[in-house]
Amino acid sequence: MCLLSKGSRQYERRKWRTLTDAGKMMRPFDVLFDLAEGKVNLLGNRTVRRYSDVKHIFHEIDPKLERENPIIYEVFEAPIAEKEGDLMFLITLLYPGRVKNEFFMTKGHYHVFENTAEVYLGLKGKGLVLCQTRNGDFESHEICPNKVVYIPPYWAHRAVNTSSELLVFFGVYPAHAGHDYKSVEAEGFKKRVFFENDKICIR
Ligand code: M6P
Ligand code: ZN
Repeated sequence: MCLLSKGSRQYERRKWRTLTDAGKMMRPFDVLFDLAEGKVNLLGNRTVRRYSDVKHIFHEIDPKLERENPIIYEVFEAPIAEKEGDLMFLITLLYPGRVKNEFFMTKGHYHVFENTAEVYLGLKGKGLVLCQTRNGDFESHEICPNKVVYIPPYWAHRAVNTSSELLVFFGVYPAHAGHDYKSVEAEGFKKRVFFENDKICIR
């Protein structure tokens, strides 16, 4: 019998071990998040990307952000091993703001196993998902609450917060997919999203 109190660090550590132990069959689990309360911990890894981590993806350097080094986005993962058969799910918080006049965005990536898709579900705020293939096809799709964006296999993807509030979205993809950032760093995305003349401009 588990005598650890739910929510305690020990309990969470035990739960994490149970979910990821190699060779063991996973047990079903559930996890509750509460956006209103700002509780989005999905029990797995948390990745925080600050301006200094991602400044190279933006068109220009912003001296103010250089000084302040704010968080641009955070990703809360579920405790799922990166293996075929499983699904990773996560919640991304993409903060509002701009680097000069370019909206805050995620690094963007292809999947290492490129024939794997991903689904985003908007939970809060408003933004765009930029999608691109290696042969130069490009699309942008709005993400907002109640909207699902389907990213098929072979499409790189990047989220952009085009609003003045926090953008929150849920994502799920085959857990073994992997993140290929190098290709996006080398090629860039065909289009960027700016705030120009009081308008959102994709160019
Ligand atoms: C979404 C998913 C994650 C990704 C995150 C941040 O939540 O696509 O897999 O890690 O966005 O995007 P990136 O890794 O490109 O910085
Ligand atoms: Zn992905």
